[in-house]
Parts: sequence; structure tokens; C-alpha cells
Amino acid sequence: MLKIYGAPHSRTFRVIWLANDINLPYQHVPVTHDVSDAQCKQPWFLALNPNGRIPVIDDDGFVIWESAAINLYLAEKYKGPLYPNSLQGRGRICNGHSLFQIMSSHHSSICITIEYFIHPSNETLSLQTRRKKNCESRL
Ligand SMILES: N[C@@H](CCC(=O)N[C@@H](CS)C(=O)NCC(=O)O)C(=O)O
Repeated sequence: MLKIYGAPHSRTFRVIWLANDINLPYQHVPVTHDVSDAQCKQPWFLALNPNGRIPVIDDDGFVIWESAAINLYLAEKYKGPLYPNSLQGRGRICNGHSLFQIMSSHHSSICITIEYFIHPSNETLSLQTRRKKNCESRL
């Protein structure tokens, strides 16, 4: 089963949110960061990500880190409605993920990202807010 390593209140939320959005079964492995003796700096975690940062996933033995790379990988592998078939659509997704990298993981950034890049046409902001709350309530 897919394992997602990290703390929900961090960029790990991006991956957790995607997994929930496409109904992907996963095991969340909590990893502390930004505290003394953070688990993300311990040898067992550095063996997964030598960069010592969260999130990381282990997808049946395939380990990858960097939230945007993880999400692009998962979206393409599980071929949900989030991954477009056209070159232009994929260009848009890369555009969104480049922006994603410079934004924090807080609420408004997530809503903006959902609104403009993931579900651009027919969802209102309040519906997007409910989607995010639904995702958070499962953590
Ligand atoms: N570009 C990376 C950034 C990863 C990152 O900086 N994660 C933070 C948590 S949001 C972290 O692990 N901080 C611990 C540290 O830097 O020591 C990504 O998007 O995955």
C-alpha cells in the first residue's frame, strides 16, 4: 500500500489531499519536522530522503520526495480526472505545480490552486472549502 510520510500541517498535506481527492488508499506515517530531534533528520528517514524533508512517499517500494513530483507521479499513475490527456493540459498542470512550489500550504493557497489548476471550471470557492475540510477531517 502507498505510504505517505510527513506531518499533515506541512507540504505533506498536498499529497494527502490528492490521495483523498482521487480516493487512493494509503497509510499515513507521521514524521515530525521543525522541532528539536525532528524525525525527518533521523537516519531511518534520511535513508528515504537524504534531503531530510517531508513529504516522502513509498509506493510499493518506489520512494520519491518533493511534493510536486509526488503529486504528478500519483496523478499520472492512478489516471484520475486530475491528470489531463492533452499536452496543453499537462503544460497547465506543470504551470500549477511550479506555482505550487513557491506557495505555502495554507488554506487560501490551496483554494487558489484548486480553483485555477485542478478544478478550474465549475466549483465554487465554498465547495472547494468543503472539499478541503472533508480531507482534513479524515486525518
Ligand atoms: N520543495 C519541497 C519542500 C519540502 C519542505 O521544505 N518541507 C518542510 C515541511 S513543509 C520540511 O521538511 N521542513 C523540515 C526542515 O527543513 O528541516 C517539497 O515541496 O516537498
